[in-house]
Amino acid sequence: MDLIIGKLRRNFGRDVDEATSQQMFQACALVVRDIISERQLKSADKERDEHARQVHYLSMEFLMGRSLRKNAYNLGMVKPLTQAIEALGFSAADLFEEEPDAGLGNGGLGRLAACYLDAATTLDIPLTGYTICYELGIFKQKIVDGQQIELPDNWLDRGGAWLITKMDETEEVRFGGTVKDVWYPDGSHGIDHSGYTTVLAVPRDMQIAGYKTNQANVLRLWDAKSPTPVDMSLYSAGEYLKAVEQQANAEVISKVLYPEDNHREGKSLRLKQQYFFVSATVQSICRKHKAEYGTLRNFHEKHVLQINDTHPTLVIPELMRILLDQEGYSWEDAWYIVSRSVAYTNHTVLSEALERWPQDLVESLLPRIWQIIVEISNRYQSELSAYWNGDQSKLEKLAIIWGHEVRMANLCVCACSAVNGVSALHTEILKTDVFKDAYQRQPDKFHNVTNGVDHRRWLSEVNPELDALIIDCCGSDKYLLQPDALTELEKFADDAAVLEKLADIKKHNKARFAAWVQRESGVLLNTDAMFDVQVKRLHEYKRQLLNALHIIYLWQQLHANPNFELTPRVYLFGAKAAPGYAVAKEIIHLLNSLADTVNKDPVCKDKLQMVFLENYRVSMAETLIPASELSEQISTAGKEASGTSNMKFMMNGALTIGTLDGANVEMHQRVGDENFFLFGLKTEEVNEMRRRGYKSYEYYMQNPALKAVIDQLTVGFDDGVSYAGLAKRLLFGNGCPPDEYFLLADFESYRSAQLSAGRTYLDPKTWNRMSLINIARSGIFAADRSIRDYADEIWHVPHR
Ligand code: B1N
Repeated sequence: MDLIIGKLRRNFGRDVDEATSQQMFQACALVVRDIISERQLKSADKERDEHARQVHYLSMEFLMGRSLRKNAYNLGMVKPLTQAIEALGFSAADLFEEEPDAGLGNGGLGRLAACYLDAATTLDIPLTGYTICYELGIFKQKIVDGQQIELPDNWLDRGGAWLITKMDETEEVRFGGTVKDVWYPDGSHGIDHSGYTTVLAVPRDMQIAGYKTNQANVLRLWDAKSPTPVDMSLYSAGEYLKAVEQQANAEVISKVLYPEDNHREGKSLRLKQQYFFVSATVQSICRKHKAEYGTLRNFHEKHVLQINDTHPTLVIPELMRILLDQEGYSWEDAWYIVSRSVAYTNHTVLSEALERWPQDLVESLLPRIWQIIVEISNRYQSELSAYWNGDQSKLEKLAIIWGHEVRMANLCVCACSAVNGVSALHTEILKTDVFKDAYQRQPDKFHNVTNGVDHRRWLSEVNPELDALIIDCCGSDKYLLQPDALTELEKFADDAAVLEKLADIKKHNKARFAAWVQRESGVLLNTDAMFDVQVKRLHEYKRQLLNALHIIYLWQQLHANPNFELTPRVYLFGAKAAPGYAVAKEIIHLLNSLADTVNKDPVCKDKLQMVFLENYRVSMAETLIPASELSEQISTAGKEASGTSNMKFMMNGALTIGTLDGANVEMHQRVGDENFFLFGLKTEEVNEMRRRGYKSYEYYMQNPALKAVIDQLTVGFDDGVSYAGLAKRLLFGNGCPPDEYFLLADFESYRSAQLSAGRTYLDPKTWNRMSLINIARSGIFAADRSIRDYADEIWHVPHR
């Protein structure tokens, strides 16, 4: 408490009675930050003394969310912190709500990186995260007249309390210019790079605490700064704009997170962002390594660089550059080191997300890096040509440079010692399809590491009552460090008292979430109805539209027949659309039009409610997921690499209605048909239908109920807006195959799974038993398990 008071006085010149809750939040954050900092210094000293092998996790995104309660949790000080806050006259719950989400990510990929920081630290693995210190995180979503509006997310003014700026560890990153070969009198060769622009990379470190360990790690966020202050000569000449231009050009690099999920962004600023953070990271690692060992010859023994999707691929040529140009190593020696230091995780098979950069852009922005990529590419081609006896079709598919483009995934597969997918099914697709030929040549390179989530955050912290029940049933809190211990819960699958307790907890969480929604938006949720939830980025492959079609069907049936069998439901949606993704935005509009219509309709009263939750984000998920009963994981089979919210719902006792896609396959395998509402085509069946020429129109013509639903899109709803465009897309396509994601083909199967979920819900004993079994078998989806897999199979580092 004295520490908090001290921070208030010294940082804000305020006594407690004058402090705003924002200042109070920041004071608490600073106190907690100090504690982690002390530990982090000790961890770093220890690692230096022991010359420990280090993991470096490079990712364009870390979707951290809030940190105050989480850090307090890991430090075992939620209780004392809460008491101190309350004793100072503030509400702890309100104060935690003061913290802005650090929204430095789009969705699953960024949130996964955040969960892995926690797990690696908890498992005593020296791991550092690297990303960009975006001034603006993922945009804030407003819904105005049913449509998405984007607002800037300025998180740093308060969220910046977690960051420690390390000016003395600033790195210089060079863009543009020209490179020339130079030969020295002794016959050696060097590179002269001139005419480049320098951008400074200033580290802003976030300290990461582990759970029940003294280990602390760092997430390093690179901030872009101009090396030249405002040019005063231009300024005096009245050229105000020119004077600030150079500075602005440098600093724009870390201005904003690109809000595209599962989609490549071909803008030159995005490439600048990638090289900026990658170059700063590699330089910083090399600098420390040399200080410790005096040479980079043993670099690969001491470091592994994990590339989170292809976005940080430029680490490969950047590390080559340093070894070749600065250390003077031969190509072979440099390649030996680099190829043993890098590992790549693929997160998507969607072709529109696979990164390809135009040669011209790479060449002009990064002339030396381009030369190195060309050399890597040429050598790879010769190797492949020898292996495949010059088979052109193989060479084309595996090429790093092709059609004046650099293919980042192929560069990763070529250079990395390990390549992994993020679920069993996804890895299988990588092996048999996306990287088929590379797999055939080097099968041992390929691994699967099924994703996992931080179960301490996503179960214990956000669902304290469930945490208490588990501890009570299992006799200890063992599951917190050994998530597999959750299986002990299964002994209570037929214990009526435990099942009732489970139901009570869900009821409380529903009430808590409903109260939050009412406070935030004034909407009143029917807490007696089943909470059926689909929250994730809006993308056609995730099929929010399939869910909407089914709701339209229910609504039409209620009109046709007031006695239509329907278990009361609240359908909850949350989704951000990429600002340039028109179809996704149209689907959001549809969801809102439909919700308005349904909610006003007297025939739906107490039976059918539908709410679009504005600005879905990590902190919302934290209260929503514990309150959820049915988890919608309904992507077209073969498209969702893994999914991670599916795991969070499962841990919180929601049942899944889902396809055999991504990690759903493994969830279904664990709990069996009887504890999962499975539906839909399998990956192979989808591929087969596509090969044969899928005709969605036939489903429309042969199923009158489905036809009525699609026709309703064209007619529209109460607001008079027609969604004929979406209907046409489903039936005829529009520059794309009709119904590219097989909604019509899966509609009947989805409908019957929905019916089955509704009927099961009416039998609470069965439902609660299923729920308990899902929780008990969810341990395998803890990030601790994933990180152990990485540590054992890919990183080769010890762990607890
Ligand atoms: O990564 C998650 C998976 O659970 C999801 O299934 C997968 O869709 C997601 C480009 C991505 N894959 N690719 C991206 C994000 C941003 C971007 O600019 C691609 N996100 C995923 C974790 O493995």
